[in-house]
Amino acid sequence: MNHFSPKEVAQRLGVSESSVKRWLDQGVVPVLRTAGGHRRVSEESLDDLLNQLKTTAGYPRLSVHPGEGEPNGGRGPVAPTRNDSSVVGVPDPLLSWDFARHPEGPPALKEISDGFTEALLLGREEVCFQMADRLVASGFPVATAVDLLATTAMHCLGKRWELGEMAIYQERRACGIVKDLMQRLKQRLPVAKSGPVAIGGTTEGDFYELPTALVELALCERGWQALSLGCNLPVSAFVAAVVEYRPRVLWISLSHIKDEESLVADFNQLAAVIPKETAILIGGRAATDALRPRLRYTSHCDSLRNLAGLADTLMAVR
Ligand code: B12
Repeated sequence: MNHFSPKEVAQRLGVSESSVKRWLDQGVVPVLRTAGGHRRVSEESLDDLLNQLKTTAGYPRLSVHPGEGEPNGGRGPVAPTRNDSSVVGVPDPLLSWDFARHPEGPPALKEISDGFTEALLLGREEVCFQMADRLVASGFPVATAVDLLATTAMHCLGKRWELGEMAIYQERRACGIVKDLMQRLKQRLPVAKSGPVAIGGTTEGDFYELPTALVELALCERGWQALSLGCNLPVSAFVAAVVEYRPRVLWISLSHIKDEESLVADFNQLAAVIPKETAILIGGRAATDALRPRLRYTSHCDSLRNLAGLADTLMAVR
């Protein structure tokens, strides 16, 4: 039977090695040790972990409250038994949660998400960072933690802005805090020196920085060398960047369309000139069902989870 190192497990699951090591230390699946004391996971346990992630929408059987759910009350890992719903000794609110039907997540997560939104509105950067750290510490992939907290929060703030319940400076400040949070979390990710290259950004007249930065973070977490070139870029800038980076993927985040006719013309001109080795990936609130058929692109992802799946597949077929 094959045995895998945390690094190999991380590559196969598309998560960070530090998350795998944390899950193993929390006794999510049995850990074997080499003579040198290095952690090893059996093929069977790897399959178990994969199934866990599939059934809990990418979240291992862990509690979201730090300290709560420490294996055996902190007395070291508990040997999990199959179909044991309390892998870490306490019922896990995430285990049976249906994220597809209730994307806001279980009350425990909602509590953190609401707290994050309130802190973001009030400009309480440190509180926002702590909340994101709590989710990452409990095993959420970094990009997923930011998506669950920051994307949800920014959508809430948008509604408040629309209702006149939020001042513009609060929105700007919130954008700044989320940008800093993503930079901070990105610095914790292993640097993918040999990963495939991806570049991206937004088109002319689109000043939305967070979506394209979140795509960069999600791809980096999957082992890609990903770089967001930023906002408000004319098509000629994307063409020049493709010549320089020769990326495997070029992503275009569409949040605001200044003029649909010129966007369609420019976009399809771009698709016509970039090499076929470069896949064009689109996403964003403005990549609507009506607009997409008018654009020549390779793939559209409507969520970071789909993006992660595509990124792993493209990485695997290199
Ligand atoms: C912050 C913000 C701004 C800021 C952005 C500043 C900055 N530094 O980024 C600025 C000031 C630019 C702005 C301006 C405007 N805004 Co504004 N803005 C927002 C707000 C509050 C948050 C946007 C955001 O960053 N969300 C967080 C990101 C991470 O989430 P997301 O965009 O949903 O992206 C997710 C997915 O779409 C996907 N995704 C996105 N791109 C891609 C790409 C790929 C490749 C993939 C795989 C996935 C993917 O993944 C992301 C994570 O899940 C939204 C509210 C909202 N509902 O989003 C309003 C909102 C989008 N804005 C709105 C409006 C009206 C405007 C203005 C037109 C206002 C005006 N009259 O001037 C201008 C247009 C400016 C322009 N030309 O771009 C409206 C749009 C209404 C509509 N029906 O379209 C909203 C919904 C507010 C509201 N409730 O009314 N805005």
